[in-house]
Amino acid sequence: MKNEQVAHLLNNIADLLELKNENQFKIRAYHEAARRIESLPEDIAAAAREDRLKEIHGVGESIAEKVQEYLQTGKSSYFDELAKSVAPGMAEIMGIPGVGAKKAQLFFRELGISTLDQLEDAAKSHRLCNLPGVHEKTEENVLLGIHRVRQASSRLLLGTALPAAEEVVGLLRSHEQILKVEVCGSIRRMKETIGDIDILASSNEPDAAIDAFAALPVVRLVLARGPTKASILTHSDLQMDLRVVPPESYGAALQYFTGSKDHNIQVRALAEHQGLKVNEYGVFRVKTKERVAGEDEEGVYRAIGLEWIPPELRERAGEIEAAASGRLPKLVELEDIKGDLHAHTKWSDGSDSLEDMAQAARERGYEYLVISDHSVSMGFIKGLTVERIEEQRRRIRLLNAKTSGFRILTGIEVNIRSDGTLDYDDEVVSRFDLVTASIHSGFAQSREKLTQRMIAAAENPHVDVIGHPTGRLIGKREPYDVDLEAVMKVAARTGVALEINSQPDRLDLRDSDARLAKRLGVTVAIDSDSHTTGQFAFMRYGVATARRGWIEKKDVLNALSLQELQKRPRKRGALAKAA
Ligand code: DGT
Ligand code: CA
Ligand code: CA
Ligand code: ZN
Repeated sequence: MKNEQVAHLLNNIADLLELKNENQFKIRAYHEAARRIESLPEDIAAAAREDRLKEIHGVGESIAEKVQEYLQTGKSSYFDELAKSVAPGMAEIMGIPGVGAKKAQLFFRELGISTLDQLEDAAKSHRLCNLPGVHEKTEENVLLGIHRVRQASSRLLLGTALPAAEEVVGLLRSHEQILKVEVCGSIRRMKETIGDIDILASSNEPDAAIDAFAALPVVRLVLARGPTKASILTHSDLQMDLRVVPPESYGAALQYFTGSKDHNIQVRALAEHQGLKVNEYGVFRVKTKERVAGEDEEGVYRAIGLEWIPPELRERAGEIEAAASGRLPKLVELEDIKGDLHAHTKWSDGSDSLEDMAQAARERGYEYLVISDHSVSMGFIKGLTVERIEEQRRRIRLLNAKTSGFRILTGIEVNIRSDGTLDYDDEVVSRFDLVTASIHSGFAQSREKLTQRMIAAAENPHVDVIGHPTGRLIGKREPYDVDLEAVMKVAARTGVALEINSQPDRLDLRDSDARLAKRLGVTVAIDSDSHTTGQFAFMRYGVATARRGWIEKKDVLNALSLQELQKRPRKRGALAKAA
């Protein structure tokens, strides 16, 4: 699907318009259309072919034209024109966290800076801080930002890599000469970021399989090509490697190329102790060279005395020991999720209506959806006043009265203020079905302060979940400096859940934090934090992160049925009500 590329184009156009100081409405319209198209549940190219682009919310005449042109020609003359009118590298510069369009313009006007390298030089030689409104601290942040941008561009988000890989796998699967095909490598392990995309196929005619791969419509360039493997570059600049093996080796190759490397090293060592040799062709007895496994992955693990290990666990973190003694966790699955506890609507900064969000959640097979718009201190994105909370609640009651088998629950994503209090009084927060408390400002506080702030929220009797507990944005913002373990110990005591936010650039709790949470007996909530109906699909990334953290169904708040969720003991809440 071209959706992501189209969204990327529209976001780039918006950035260039911003650099040129154009009308804010116009800029926002491009961002909005990009977001819509990115989360569109269907192929944008199909919508374009059937002349339905304008039916997509946020896509008007003029944006539809640009999308059409791009889909037909792979180019946008409007974008090219805009790009020509600003210096090259400017868009990259304004994309650095903490720079933005205004400062990028200032740097260009005063110092002629139009590339990342020039900006780096200027920051290092302290030429930026002579400019009005720029401090030494800003220079430091610029250097840090440049570093991050460069680092981020070298790894892809799982949320980008996985759909692209699945598209290719889907195309190959329908090919006659290809018997089996799967993604492997870090994507199969569902790591949050991906270096390159590895695909494995089995075939009795490797030539034909390689031909099919090289001829895919997604291919921009064939980088390398041999009798059993090939590398391509896609139109979205993703590198994909395909290896083709004979059917009798498929399981062994899948095991080998799934990794991780450290996991494989331990597997081979374990095999050696048993007089076996494991490689990408199979499992063999060292003495007789006899093949004992290789066709399927279960067989490979079984041959060395292990249960099959889910790919998400293959990081050499105790999984082999657990598999050897039959103590592997029964990991949570997407199907275990009964509802979503975190979603935004047009009432605050979401793009879709309450009705549409509820409908989409219902279509996913959920039993419930908690509507959790932003709270009052987020006024700039329509955070809810007490009056609007009441209004929204009436609306929800009406909708619920009309439906059966699905329930909208009232919730809020309330801000944890810098002193640890919430931005409504107790009476207001006590009346929601579910409260998620998050930090949205004051990230730069000291470790002690931030930790205390989160602990205060975890101790608040009205708080059910702490939202995106590390606040990181992958490649853009580091996690807050907070003692998560201390917060978790409190959460375990008070019964507050910590969120695994499924947005592909958040995914926090991170996998390693989730594992710690499990050890400390903390419940997790796996939420999509959807801002459009299409984003409910992000849930799979949150579930994958939970699985990488060894999380089981019983550890997950929203694996509870509606009835169980409503009846759950709220230790602190119960105490507060009794008092
Ligand atoms: P990435 O691409 O950086 O996100 O991470 P991976 O895990 O996909 O790594 P990649 O693409 O270099 O290799 C794919 C898999 O192939 C890796 O997970 C394990 C296997 N592999 C690659 N090189 C070696 C090696 O030298 N020894 C062993 N045992 N396995 C290897
Ligand atoms: Ca890889
Ligand atoms: Ca690779
Ligand atoms: Zn939030």
